[in-house]
Amino acid sequence: MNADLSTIALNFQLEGIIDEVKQLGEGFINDTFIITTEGKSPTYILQRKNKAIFSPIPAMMDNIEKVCQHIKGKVKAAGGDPMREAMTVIPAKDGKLYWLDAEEEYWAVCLFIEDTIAYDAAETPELAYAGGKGIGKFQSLVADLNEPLVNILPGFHDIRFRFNQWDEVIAKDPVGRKAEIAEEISWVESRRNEMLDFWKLVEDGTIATRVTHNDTKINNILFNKEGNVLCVIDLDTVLNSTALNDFGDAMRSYTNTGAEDDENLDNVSMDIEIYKAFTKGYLEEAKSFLTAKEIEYLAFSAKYITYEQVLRFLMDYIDGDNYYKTKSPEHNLVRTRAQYKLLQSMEEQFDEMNKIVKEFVA
Ligand code: GN1
Ligand code: MG
Repeated sequence: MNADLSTIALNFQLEGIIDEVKQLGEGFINDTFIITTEGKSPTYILQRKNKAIFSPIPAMMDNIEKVCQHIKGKVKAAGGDPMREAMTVIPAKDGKLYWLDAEEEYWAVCLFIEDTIAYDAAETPELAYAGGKGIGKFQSLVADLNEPLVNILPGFHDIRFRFNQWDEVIAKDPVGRKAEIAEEISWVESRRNEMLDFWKLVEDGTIATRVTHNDTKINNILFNKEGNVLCVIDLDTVLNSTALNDFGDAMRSYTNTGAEDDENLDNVSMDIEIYKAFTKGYLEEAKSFLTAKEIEYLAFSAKYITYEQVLRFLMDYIDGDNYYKTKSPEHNLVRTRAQYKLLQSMEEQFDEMNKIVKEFVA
């Protein structure tokens, strides 16, 4: 057992005796561990939260707790199980929602929900449909959460903000990588106006801002053994943002026939059947609260978020890989190319994507 990690875990209000603390997965942002306990005591998730990205962490934890409590209330009222259908933040022994170690690193714990399945890819339309219902349901559960959340990620899906960062990084070219990637830079530049035109509708309020998840990859959803959505997890990025961001980010990850960092671009394309199934599930839950403008831009949001990801990966590459964890010097460039291939595939299928949305709101 990693002695340091269990010492950290001991600062939280855990039940039972810690058996083991082990690394879990390979998040790009946080470090995640699983705490197993002896006997029938619960299992927990321990995370070192990335304070360089989420700032300030205490406000992030307050956002998460607000959303969790709100969902728990709704689940209870509907006769569901609030311990399984919502995340549970486990406070530290001093009552705070986080624990700060001697190196000023922030740690947080939540309950591990047993007997669930998480998928790394939406392999079937059935799964994509369930995921769509999950995200739509999540948004509807928090649609009446009226207290504003603290914006701990200023400009997260705001393309104007991203262009400001982009322009700065391009001007600096801190590690001299710009010259070799003129083509990739042109992919971003050639769509700048298209993306800004859309973003203006958000800035002037034509497209509403809501409580949203902002990281709707399929592995942020826990399914039960029957294949139904139980709970949406990884609430670090809950923000007041547009519902379209959640839809778009889900489509960026669900519909990709390849990997986010696929080196073989022939593997990468948008699977329209997966898009269709997710859209059906999502709109079944969400069409009652979405406005006509949101629905009009739903298909576009898939392109928007995929484009944003192209920009963010490429920007991080130019910047010398300061944001995303990378496994090789070219990793962010590989990710950029793979996401761009996906974007092109969406552009090719855009008419069909719009038709599908129309079909499910008719
Ligand atoms: C990051 O760490 P993870 O996988 O939850 C990122 C997302 C990106 C994603 C790309 C706060 O999410 O925005 O889309 O990587 N989260 C943050 O895979 O930047
Ligand atoms: Mg995340």
